[in-house]
Order: sequence, then structure tokens, then C-alpha cells
Amino acid sequence: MAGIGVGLVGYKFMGRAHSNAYRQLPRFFDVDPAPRMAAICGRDESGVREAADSLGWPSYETDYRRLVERDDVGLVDVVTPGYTHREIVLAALEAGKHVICEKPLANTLAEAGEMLDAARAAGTINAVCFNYRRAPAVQLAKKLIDEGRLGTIRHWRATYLQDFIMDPEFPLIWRLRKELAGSGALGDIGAHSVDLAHFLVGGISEVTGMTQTFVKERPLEGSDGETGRVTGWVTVDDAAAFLARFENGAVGTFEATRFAAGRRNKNAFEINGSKGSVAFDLERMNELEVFFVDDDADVQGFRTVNVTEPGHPYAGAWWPPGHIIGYEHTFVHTMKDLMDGIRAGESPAPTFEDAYRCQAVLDAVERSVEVGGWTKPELGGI
Ligand code: SOE
Repeated sequence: MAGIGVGLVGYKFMGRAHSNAYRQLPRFFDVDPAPRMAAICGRDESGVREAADSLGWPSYETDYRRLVERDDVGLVDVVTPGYTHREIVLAALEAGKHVICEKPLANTLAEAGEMLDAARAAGTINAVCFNYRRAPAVQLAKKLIDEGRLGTIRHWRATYLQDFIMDPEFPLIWRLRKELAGSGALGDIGAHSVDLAHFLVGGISEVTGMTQTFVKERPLEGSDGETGRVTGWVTVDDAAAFLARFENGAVGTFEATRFAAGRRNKNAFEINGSKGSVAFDLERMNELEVFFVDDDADVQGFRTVNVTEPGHPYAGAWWPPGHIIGYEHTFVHTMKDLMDGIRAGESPAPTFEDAYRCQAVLDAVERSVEVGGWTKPELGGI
């Protein structure tokens, strides 16, 4: 097995998650090509050297331009903050590499369009890491919908709730600055819900939204009692909510917030169809709640399926039934499908085009907030 050399740009939270995925993948799944961890890249030399050592990369670069040119790198994986995605992805595509990029693909719809065009021109494999599609329970929900077992889908109800910035003294990190992150809760976590909605229900035709920034000014990173407390403005939303109409007639609600006290990472959805319902909550990610209208009336009710049987998506590669998996496995599954895509010569969904559709919904929500009323995702770039 020749394998494919991976070059990873970025080494913080997502860098750790993706590195772990490349290490674990060939140990549990039979993939060809198998990923070969070639080099990791970051601007701060001591930081990236330390990351290379601890995450298992044999070499490092401090300039992404050098990384994408390396002969031993066939796949470039971009896990840096959103404002850097465009330039790194364009360079990797220009160098003829396959690319996987963290979500959201870009900070604006225009950038996403440019990246989609470049990916098409390059003709290499492209993918975007909306990892929650790859939870076995989410895949089971998709299977039930595709098989018609929920009937006609009427409702999509998504909440993505976090609470990590509730303290007003929490610093003004890059995620809270529009020029670096694009948007706040909307793009960071609401994007996951939009991607799941697209995956499970279908295209969104119009939206109407609202956003709120509760804490408008925060201490700059590193400024404290000793250095002198300096503050800056929060330029993104702390919370966002919107209504949506789907192309197939279903209706949806979305809520994304970083101010839901006690909800650390509650990425949840419920889908109601004419024949039944499913409900998922990432904090209980091995389970799918399922309800069928046609069940006998005397035992009717939601059942909780433990999605760990060998026949469940991805589950057979791990442990015996009932031996649960976790957050990190969604990244291993993402890389598995990416390797399969490279082998087949077909980009695995969600592709750059899928991510562009997601970006178009985020963009429509932002326009709706600005002008009021319903707005349509602009898909002209596809
Ligand atoms: C922070 O809100 C974050 O790490 C997101 O950036 C991820 O996409 C999400 O999966 C978990 O939370």
C-alpha cells in the first residue's frame, strides 16, 4: 500500500483532532490509500515543533507555501482560523494537492465561491470537515429518512448550544472578531446545524433570522492586572436564531448560542415526518431516539437505539455492541471517507460545493438580520 502523504496546516484543537484521526484510521479501517503523516505546519516554530513531537508528525514547516510544495505531501488538511482558509486552500489546489478544510469553508460567500471555482479547476479531491455527519447515529437517521421510514419530512428543529464565553472576562479570542472568524455562534456552530439539515432534510430555500451580542466589550488576550487591562469590541454574534423553509416543503428552526449555561456542546436536532420522528443529541451521541407512528398503540413511544451494532454505519470497525465511541471517532470516519474518495476519484460529501451551499445559508441569515424579513440563499456561484 503506497499511502498518501498528509500535510496538516494548524495544530491547536482541530490539529489534535485531525492528527489523532490519521493515527487511528489505518488501525481500525482497511483503507487504501492509508494516510502517512508527512508534516505539520504553523507559524510559531517552537509551538509547531512541540506539536509535531506530541501529535506524531515526523517533520514540520513554518510556512504553508513550503508545505504545499512538498513532494511527500499529496493531501493538504487546513485546520487554521477561518480568515486564513482561502489563501492556504488556493495555494494547495494550485500545487495540485487534494484538500480537506475545516468548517466553515470561508468567512464570506465570495471567498467560498472563489475556493469552489479553484477546486473545480484543480480537479483534485476536495472535502470540508463537517464531522458530525459521521456520527453513526446521524448516519442511521439518514438511512431511515432515505428508506422512507419517517415518511414526508415536515419539521427540522436544531439547537447547537455552548456556554464557553459566558464570563464577561473571557478574552477577545479570534472567534469573537468578525475579520478573523466571519461570524460568531452562527458560523462556528450554527454552520454544523445547517450542514446536518442539508444532509438529512435537503436544500433550504429561504430564511429569516436574528442575532444578539450580549457582551460587547472584552479584555484583549494577554491583558491582565499586571500588564494593564485593555479591552476591545466583540464584532460577532453571541447567539443566532432563524426560521427556514426547505425546498421540499419542510419547515425548520435553528438556534446557535454560546450563552446556554450548562450546555457545553449540545448539538441536537429533531426531525418529524408523516410516519415518525428521530432525535439526536451529540452529548449522548451513541443514541438515536426513534418513533414510528405505525407501532402498536399500546407500546407506542420513542425508543432509544444504541447505535453500536456491527451493522450500524462505521460501528463494526470499533468495539463489540454497546461499547460506545466518542467525539474523536467522527474525525476518523471523516478521514476514512476521504481516503475512499481519493481511491475512487470522487470528492466525498460534504464537498466544497456542499460547504458553499452552507455558506450561502449563513450569508442569507446575515442579510436577513441586516434588512429584516425573509432572504434567499444566493446559489449563483454554483
Ligand atoms: C467551538 O465552538 C467548537 O470547537 C467549534 O469550532 C467546532 O466546530 C464544534 O464542533 C465544537 O465547538
